[in-house]
Amino acid sequence: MSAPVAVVMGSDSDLPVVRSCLETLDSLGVRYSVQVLSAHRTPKEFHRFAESLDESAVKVVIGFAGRAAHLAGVLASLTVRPVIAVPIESGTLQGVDALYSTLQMPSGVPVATMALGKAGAVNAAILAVQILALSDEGIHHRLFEHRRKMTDDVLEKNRRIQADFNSRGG
Ligand code: RP5
Repeated sequence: MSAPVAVVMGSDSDLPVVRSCLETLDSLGVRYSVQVLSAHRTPKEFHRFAESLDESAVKVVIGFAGRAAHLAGVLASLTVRPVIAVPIESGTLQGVDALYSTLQMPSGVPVATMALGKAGAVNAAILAVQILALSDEGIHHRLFEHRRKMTDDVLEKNRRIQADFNSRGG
């Protein structure tokens, strides 16, 4: 693994949410590797992968899991690389189970838990890039550009909405 960000999902059914994270990493020009590995369905392979992280070029790990989501916590227990987690909205409890499982880590093994679903996936990518930006000027600059574009987009929408509705109101 030579990319600085490793993305891990517990099932390929998580992919629609994971895509938002990958698209954000692409838009910020940051390379990543992607794995489908489950802490409970593929425990040996999962452990092998997690234990290889500290010796690899990976600087940040992003984990996605739904239901009884122990993926990120187990990952974080096997590496000292920072682990960012996105709980997936799925199953009968619609993600509340995954949110609590991911968020409520006991002290000593932190997991940076994002919001449920696609907003969390985008923010996981941005947070990972912010960590990389601490030691990379180019990435630092791209983050500023990303923030500026977001602001410009909202202001452009504001201009259009104002032009439309405020003119009607007389
Ligand atoms: C978790 O269980 C996965 O991350 C996924 O969100 C959830 C359901 O997996 P599937 O039954 O759809 O494979 O481990």
